[in-house]
Amino acid sequence: MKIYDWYNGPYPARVRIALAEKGMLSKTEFVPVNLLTGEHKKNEFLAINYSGTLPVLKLDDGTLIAECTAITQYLDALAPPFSLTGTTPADKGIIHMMTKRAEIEFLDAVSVYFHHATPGLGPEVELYQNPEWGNRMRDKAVRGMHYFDRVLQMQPYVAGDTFSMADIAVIGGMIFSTLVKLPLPSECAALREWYNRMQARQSVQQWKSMVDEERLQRKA
Ligand code: GTS
Repeated sequence: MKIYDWYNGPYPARVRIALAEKGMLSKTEFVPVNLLTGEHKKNEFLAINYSGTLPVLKLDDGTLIAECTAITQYLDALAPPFSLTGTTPADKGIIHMMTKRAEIEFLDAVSVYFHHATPGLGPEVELYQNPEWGNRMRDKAVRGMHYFDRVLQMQPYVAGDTFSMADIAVIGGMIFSTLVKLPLPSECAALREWYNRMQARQSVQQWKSMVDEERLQRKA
């Protein structure tokens, strides 16, 4: 199985962390698609993913699965126990809801801020920018941080008592916020404590080592 991605991307991080959680990192081939040169918007890649986004999973039979949530659901279904997407109908529903909420209220909002109100991927790639919209999305992302802080004041993980795909989506939001220097508000103590715990998790450590290693290789 192959993953088309870019080594330090926050969305690719979600799938790499999911792979690490499932013990599948070493069984996966990573195919780099250079975001900085806009390779993901060229026809060759658009034939792989109509949306022109990373990551994309390619199975050995050629089947293509895009979207972090869909890829994570596939990976989790491959190997029980279903540790990332829930086992009971209620757990599955809540995890899906909180993952979607992490995207809408936080991660996707940071992404729109990055692409519209900062230089983003540079003038060759960012062909249309709307800074006002980008700044609105930055404010939405900050409200999202406050929301997840309140959630984490009440429970140890984003979707309840156990780690799940929803935590990985919020981790993606934190990674992207760090990249774009959008600080976590000082009053969000529960979100900060949770993120410290997440960063100590083996899968997140594995992701970080991969990124550091790849960054060094690219500099060499
Ligand atoms: N909904 C998609 C998913 O969940 O997979 C979003 C994927 C996404 O936006 N990926 C980013 C991308 O392709 C990768 S990264 O920003 O995290 O590195 N961005 C490029 C672009 O031009 O939007």
